[in-house]
Amino acid sequence: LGRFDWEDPFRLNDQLTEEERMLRDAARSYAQEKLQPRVIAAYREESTDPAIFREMGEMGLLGVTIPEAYGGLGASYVAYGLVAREVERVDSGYRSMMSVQSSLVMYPIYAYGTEAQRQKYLPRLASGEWIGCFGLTEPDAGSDPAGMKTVARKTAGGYVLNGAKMWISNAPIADVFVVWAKSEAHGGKIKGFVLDKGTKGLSAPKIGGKLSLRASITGEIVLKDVEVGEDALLPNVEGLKGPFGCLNRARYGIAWGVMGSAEFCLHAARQYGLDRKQFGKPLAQTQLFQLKLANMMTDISLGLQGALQVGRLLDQANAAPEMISIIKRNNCGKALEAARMARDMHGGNGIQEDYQIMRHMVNLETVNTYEGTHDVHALILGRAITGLQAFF
Ligand code: TGC
Ligand code: FAD
Repeated sequence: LGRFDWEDPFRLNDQLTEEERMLRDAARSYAQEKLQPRVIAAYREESTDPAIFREMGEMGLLGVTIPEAYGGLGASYVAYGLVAREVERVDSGYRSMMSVQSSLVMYPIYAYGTEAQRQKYLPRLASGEWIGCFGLTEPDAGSDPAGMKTVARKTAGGYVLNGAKMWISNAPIADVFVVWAKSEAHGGKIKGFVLDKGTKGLSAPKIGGKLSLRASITGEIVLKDVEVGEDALLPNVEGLKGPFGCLNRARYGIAWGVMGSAEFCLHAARQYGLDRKQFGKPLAQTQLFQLKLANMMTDISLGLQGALQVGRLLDQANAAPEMISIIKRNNCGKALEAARMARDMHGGNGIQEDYQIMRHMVNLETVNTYEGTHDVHALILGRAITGLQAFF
């Protein structure tokens, strides 16, 4: 019979390559030594430190799967997932900053861009010198991005863009904007454009007052007669499969990331239960407390195992989007449940910032909503099961 380790029930560690373990450990050291000490104040003050991008770049945490020739690490999707898990163990907002840059900005430039676009943008995004953002959602088009109103009109030398994007991570501090618009020259099909900060008519006001994901800045993107050259167009994809190709990767990373957040909550709740006595014994010695810990550990171990399998399939270019919907939906929902449970198990202390549980809990409300809500992923899966689409 084998040994059992509650911190690694299915021995995930043994299923990783040496390279993946090394990158995980490097990401863990960076996250614990550099991100953890600043997150409580950053969250309270709703402030995002742009230096984090350069630090992550130095550590090789931006564009983990992008080839080395463009400044990436050329590592596996499993390695990327492990990085997301370590960063989100500290805060979902920091993971958001990393995953937008990697999956939603570097990936489309790499996969859909010209060689000139790759050379211009990828090395500086990989180093964190430039910060990127991804504009798909609009005020009237969230779950239904096909309903977007942003348009690109053809001119002699390029395009003019008009429209507005909403809820865009990193936008107010971004140097590079990947924006999706309906292009009149392409029969109204959705095309991607890469815009540079400072282009006339492009602005990105901050959305303040968020009660979730406060360490990650969010903004609008306003496009008023923004003129760009032909070189701003991402030529190699059209239609919704452009942004969805990026979202597949980001959603996959989220499925790992939220397990890091849930693990933080499990570890904290266990320690709190061992330390705190009520009715003459540790809380951890009560049946209800142990039931909650057992549920959390079970959900995390199954969630990680699912993410690992999808990661291995992604590395073989053999993962289906529905697999990603399963793990994004399940892992976000379970992480949110675990965080709510851990908040309860901490009693009054559970609402205090120093215990960090409530921050994870309210962050996960966003993570459960963005990149396809919990229910939208259920509908994607329902369509796969029945062959009937129920969106409209
Ligand atoms: P549908 O008819 O299903 O598909 C339209 C076209 O897209 C293709 N496609 C995909 N391609 C690749 N991967 C996928 N996952 C794909 N899903 C669909 C599909 O094959 C088709 O191609 P073609 O060539 O036949 O035209 O489109 P629909 O309009 O019915 O879609 C419905 C639905 C609900 C599935 C979809 O719109 C959806 O997923 N909505 C959720 C929107 C969403 O996830 N938004 C995310 C915004 S970005 C964000 O939140 C970043 S937060 C990041 C952070 O801070 O960390
Ligand atoms: P809606 O689509 O209006 O949904 C509201 C509710 O209705 C949800 O419960 C949903 O599940 C439900 N619903 C919708 N359609 C159906 C249906 N057919 N049947 C049943 N129920 C339905 N977007 C970007 O493009 N880039 C970013 O970087 C980005 N970052 C974000 C950062 C933050 C902090 C947040 C909060 C959001 C971010 N988003 C980003 C936007 C995010 O992807 C959207 O909020 C999300 O897709 C949901 O869209 P919505 O907010 O318009 O909600």
